[in-house]
Amino acid sequence: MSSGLYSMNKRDFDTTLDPKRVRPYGDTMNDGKVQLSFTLPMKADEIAAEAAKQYAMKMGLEEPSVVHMADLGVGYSFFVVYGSCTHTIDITGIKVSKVESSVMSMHEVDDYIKNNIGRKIVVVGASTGTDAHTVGIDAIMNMKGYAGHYGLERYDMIEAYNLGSQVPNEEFIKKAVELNADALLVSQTVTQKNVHIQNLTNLIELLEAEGLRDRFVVVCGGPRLSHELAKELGYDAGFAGGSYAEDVASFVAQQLTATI
Ligand code: B12
Repeated sequence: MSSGLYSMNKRDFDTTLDPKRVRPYGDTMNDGKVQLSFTLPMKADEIAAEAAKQYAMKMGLEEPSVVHMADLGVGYSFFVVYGSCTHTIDITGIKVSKVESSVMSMHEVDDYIKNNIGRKIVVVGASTGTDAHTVGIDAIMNMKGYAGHYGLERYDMIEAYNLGSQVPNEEFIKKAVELNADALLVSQTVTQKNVHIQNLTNLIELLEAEGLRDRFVVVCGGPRLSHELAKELGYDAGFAGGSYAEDVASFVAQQLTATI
């Protein structure tokens, strides 16, 4: 049996938490403690450490301390700085756009597809454009899955094709048509200079130009993507870091059912 203290909601006894002025929590409520890391284009010495400290103060950290400094090679230094952030956030009015589908387990998805679509669905995925990161799309598609969540290849009612990385958009579309895909899954990890936006936009433009946009459910995912951004770019849904195969499988199955 849990003790009285642990069964109590923290908010019941912490009267200092103000949802309109939330600050990070480190040791005591509202202490604002944060830890951040960054690189400076300076050699790692006392001057660089002081620069890191002063820079942290400019970012709103009180009493920052450099808890780690490392030489990153000629002319670069890496820092971990700890301090109390003075800024607050009002969480009462925050709204987020999220994928509107109910997440089912792998077996539930298989049953759902059997009962509502009545055939296997074909899903084609890739890390597209110049993006060489494969771990994200593998996590979603590979049989063995990720963090205890089986990938789409494991689903009885999904025929999953993982085309790998650095797949040009034109080739991706060609393959999707060839395989008579129901859904396209795009993974984008690198966001430098907004390359993901250009590449994701290009895919939608190509699909539209070929009159194929409505033929597929088109979904993207990656650590810096959001559902909101995905919708803006013309995708049916976007999945951020921490998503699993069942999130996207549930969405695709429900989306396909809605359009039958
Ligand atoms: C491993 C790695 C590499 C490996 C990749 C090997 C491989 N086979 O994948 C190598 C060494 C090749 C590499 C190269 C580069 N990398 Co790199 N890399 C990483 C690293 C360390 C891990 C990425 C990873 O595997 N994450 C684990 C997976 C499971 O997480 P995930 O991708 O987020 O996937 C999850 C979700 O996002 C989502 N998801 C992902 N895709 C999809 C798709 C769909 C459809 C859905 C539904 C969900 C979904 O589901 C997954 C599971 O939850 C990260 C740093 C980090 N710690 O994150 C840097 C990082 C991504 N790399 C980075 C960079 C800059 C590069 C290079 C440009 C470096 C360089 N200057 O050469 C090159 C780019 C090469 C290229 N052309 O793409 C930066 C990206 C910064 C940015 N904002 O763009 C990072 C963040 C490192 C950093 N801090 O600077 N990299």
